[in-house]
Amino acid sequence: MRSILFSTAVLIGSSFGAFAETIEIKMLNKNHVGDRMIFSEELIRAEVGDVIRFVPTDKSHNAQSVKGALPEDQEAFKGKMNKAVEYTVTEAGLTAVVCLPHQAMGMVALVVVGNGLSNAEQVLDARIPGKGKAKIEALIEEARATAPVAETSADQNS
Ligand SMILES: [Cu+2]
Repeated sequence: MRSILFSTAVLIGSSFGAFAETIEIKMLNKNHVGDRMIFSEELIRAEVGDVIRFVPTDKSHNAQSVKGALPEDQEAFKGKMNKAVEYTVTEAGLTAVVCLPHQAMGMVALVVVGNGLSNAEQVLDARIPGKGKAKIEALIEEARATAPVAETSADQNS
């Protein structure tokens, strides 16, 4: 009981102290609307300093970055099958994430950091097979279309 209270206090303390967060993405055989072999979120908005963690909720998945489909200087990552993997976001831009066995079926996700779309062309040129490529294209379009309005004085006044 004491440890639960303690960890709650730490969580509350850290949420006030630092803005970085851990974003947890599930690797699923089926999501709540019945899509198969899928990440629980496909368009993942994050900020520099956040940790993105992929968890093996269902078996037979992994998560990894794709050569050329991440911001320059962002470290690549490759999770093992059936294992959680996490990485710390250090650069603004787009990162494509795929599940190696299911990428051709469309098990991919796009991490959008700081709303940076400057490396979209490189991500589109990266080798991602089948439906994975089509979904990455759609996610980039979605990221463009749903880009949050830049923080302006208008935001702060509201
Ligand atoms: Cu998979």
